[in-house]
Amino acid sequence: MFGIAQAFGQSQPLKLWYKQPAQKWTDALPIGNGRIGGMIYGGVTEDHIQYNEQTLWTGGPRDYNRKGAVKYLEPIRKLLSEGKQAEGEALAQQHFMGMKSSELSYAADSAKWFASIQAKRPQAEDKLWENITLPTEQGWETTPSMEGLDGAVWFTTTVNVPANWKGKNLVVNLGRIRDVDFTYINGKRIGTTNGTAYRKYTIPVGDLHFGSNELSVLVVNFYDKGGFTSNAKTLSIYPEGDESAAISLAGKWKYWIEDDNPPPYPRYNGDYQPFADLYLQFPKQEVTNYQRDLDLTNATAHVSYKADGVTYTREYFSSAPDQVMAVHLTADKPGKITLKALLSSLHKNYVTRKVDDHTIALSLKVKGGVLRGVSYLCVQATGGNVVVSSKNISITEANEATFYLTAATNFKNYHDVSGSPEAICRKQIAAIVHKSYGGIKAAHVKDYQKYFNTFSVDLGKGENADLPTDERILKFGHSPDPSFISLYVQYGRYLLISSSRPGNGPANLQGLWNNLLTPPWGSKFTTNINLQMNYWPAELLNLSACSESFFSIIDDLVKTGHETAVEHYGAPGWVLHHNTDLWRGTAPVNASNHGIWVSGAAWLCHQLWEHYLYAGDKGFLQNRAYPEMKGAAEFFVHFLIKDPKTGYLISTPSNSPEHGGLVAGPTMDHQIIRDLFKNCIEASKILNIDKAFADTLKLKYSQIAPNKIGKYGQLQEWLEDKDDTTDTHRHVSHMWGVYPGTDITFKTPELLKAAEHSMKYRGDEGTGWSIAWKVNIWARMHQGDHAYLMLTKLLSPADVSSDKEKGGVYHNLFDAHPPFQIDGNFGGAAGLAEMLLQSQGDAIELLPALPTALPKGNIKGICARGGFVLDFEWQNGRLENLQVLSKLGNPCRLNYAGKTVNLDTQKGKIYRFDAYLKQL
Ligand code: FUC
Repeated sequence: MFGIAQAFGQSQPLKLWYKQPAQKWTDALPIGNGRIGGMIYGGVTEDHIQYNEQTLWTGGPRDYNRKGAVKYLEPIRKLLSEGKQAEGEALAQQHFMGMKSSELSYAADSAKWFASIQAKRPQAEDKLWENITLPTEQGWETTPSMEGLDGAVWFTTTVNVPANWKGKNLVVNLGRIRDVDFTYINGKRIGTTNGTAYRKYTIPVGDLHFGSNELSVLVVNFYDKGGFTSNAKTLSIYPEGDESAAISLAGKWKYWIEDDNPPPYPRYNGDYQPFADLYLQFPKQEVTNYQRDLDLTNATAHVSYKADGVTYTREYFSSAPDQVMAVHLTADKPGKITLKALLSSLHKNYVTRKVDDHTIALSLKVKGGVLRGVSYLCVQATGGNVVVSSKNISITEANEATFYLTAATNFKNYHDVSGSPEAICRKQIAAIVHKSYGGIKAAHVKDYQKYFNTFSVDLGKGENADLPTDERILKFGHSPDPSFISLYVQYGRYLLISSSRPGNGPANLQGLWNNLLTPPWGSKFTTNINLQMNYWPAELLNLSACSESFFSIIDDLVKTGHETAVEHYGAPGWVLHHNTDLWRGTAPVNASNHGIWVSGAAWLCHQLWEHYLYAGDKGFLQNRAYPEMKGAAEFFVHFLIKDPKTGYLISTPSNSPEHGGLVAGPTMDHQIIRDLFKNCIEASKILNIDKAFADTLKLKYSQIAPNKIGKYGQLQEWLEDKDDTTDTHRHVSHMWGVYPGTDITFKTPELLKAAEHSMKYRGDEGTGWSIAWKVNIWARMHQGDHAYLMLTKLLSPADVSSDKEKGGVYHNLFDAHPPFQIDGNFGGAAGLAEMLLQSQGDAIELLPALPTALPKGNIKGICARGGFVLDFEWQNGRLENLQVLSKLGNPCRLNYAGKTVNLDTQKGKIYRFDAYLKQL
């Protein structure tokens, strides 16, 4: 029967589960309340919960704009229009990029520090030396005790010179070293290099002993990856002219950290930081029946096992209503809970202390920034003993115990860091100490389910459905497992609810979860696809409220982006380039060949408009969305200029994201700007305001360079017909007009065909988010099987061998770029929905891109533009039944298999249809 709750019950429990604890971070299970996130390893003798607080970043409030940059705008444009790209990029790099932190003082500070590094070291046998395996291809940061380290480090090893090398000069190949090395053989310097060059130093025969020699390298690293960063094969020594006789120097070395406090390196943006780690240490026990899971239906994680006839359980969640993370420990016999709980942090500058007889606190300060953090860990135990020291909480023979953890920083907003984290933690702990665990959990579950229970999807159950998640991942490519796809979609929703809550900031590149002091791409907000993709599932998967945190960053960026518009472009309105952070920097960053991309604000505005289309909230449009959209449009009214060659209005200087360098008139910009203008015109009509401005936009709209078909039948990525059909670059920016935009649809069949050609040339491979984007694009082109193929790639195993990773999913179903980047999770979840329902045109299309691999299923709570919520079932690839809830009372047009139905609806009413769209 249709429409009854159990008809939509999942054909498998919505759980990620495993038979073993996490070995690495991407095995650990994420929990989060939109602000405090935890990664649970679930070890038996030592449990580890690595945690984050959303506002702990490096850096601080500052001006990100380069004063006077605007003077260089016209000269850069001119160089580009004369075809002098390299010169344009060079000029822009020098004068047009944003300001870095400590940019003006760094050179002097760094020179002083560098001069102070003593090229002296302790004797190799000294206890200070630690062991390390070299090289560290991904930087010395991968060695746990060196995480986040910048500074001066000595490395030493013994080189045994074979007898038959006697009398020969030797060459020592050290590969690439970050950033400077001073290399010594037996205490005598044989070379020094500053920069990224490969190091090959010749050791004159006279400097070597026969037999054992001491090779020492002082490595000075100013920022980011440090140490020996080439592969193991490179690190070697050989007689001059005879590389084939090389002896490997890879393997065990010793190191000693001489100085870990260089002046903070100038940075364009801040980095999202890990907060701290909670460790729970238990007595050693032999255990059986170990299980670890994450239950998506109630956002709780669990560990359970048996030892000595006792069943132990741990339950974990991060509560939004109470703003604490909870860990609840039980045993099915009394007096069995004995453990030590302690807090530590990767931040060098941290201390712990006793707060009271149930609570310890950790305080930290971020290096290279103004933020401080405080965390309280408080325990409630029944039975047994609790002893609190400044270092840990020790519990002996309790019946059960619950830990509550808070975390906060002094961040108030992007220009105010006057908060008191201590006071916040104290208040939050005080607010829960008199509550019961059951009550706190019930409030958490209720709050979470308010979001989660608005949607369900069932695609049928495959033979692997009952396997642990890690085993299921491995089998997914070989045998059908449709419920794995529904699990993945619901996991995307879980991650969004856990990382994006009204009142907090948006999900960054890793959502809320990060364990590294120098995370990939700063774990910030990249705005040339990634931040936007995070919110693709929000509207259609019935999590509209989660967009609030995304809109809140737009509210800030409108202000900072206005300053950038003025300083860099002499323009009104606001502009955003390809990255921003906690401090809401909007200036161009990194390198001029990709950092000067002007359409970030306009793309964000696309999602404001989309929210209006789904939610129909006129107040939102009038007071928030439209003024922000208008500001973005005002920028482009000023910025677009007439291309001397074609006469069209073009966007210059800009970039087709991260592809092809600094150019005039990338296709993507024009698609996005057209979309912005169109939506502003529409909004002004709805709100009955700004008619003159709308007329300006109409005129400009018609003058913007159109999409063009090139010589290979491809959609041109640039103004010129210069696409390379063998180029498989991950960004498919000119497809913006297909998805998420609507510049290219079935109403423009030639352009759609051209887009399809371009997609085929670009190929089916890519990083996580790139594949997720392709799912959505193929779905928009109504090619369900191709979209499904992309989805299967997104769900392929990321861990292919112990040390290699590829695009796909990690054991905890986090998306692998690689490394972990959460956008793929969100884009993938949206992609499945896009196969089942689309509403970007003038009708709601049912099953527009249903793949043959998903012949049956049902979905409940999927949303369409116009304010409709749909439940439907399909069998044998055909619609079975449908119900439509009209939330706004708008007219509704439905399309299915060539049939169109129009109906007028009333607000709050439900309409039912049969398999032929006949109204019931
Ligand atoms: C964009 C992408 C990269 C990565 C980074 C965070 O710059 O091109 O692949 O996703 O963002």
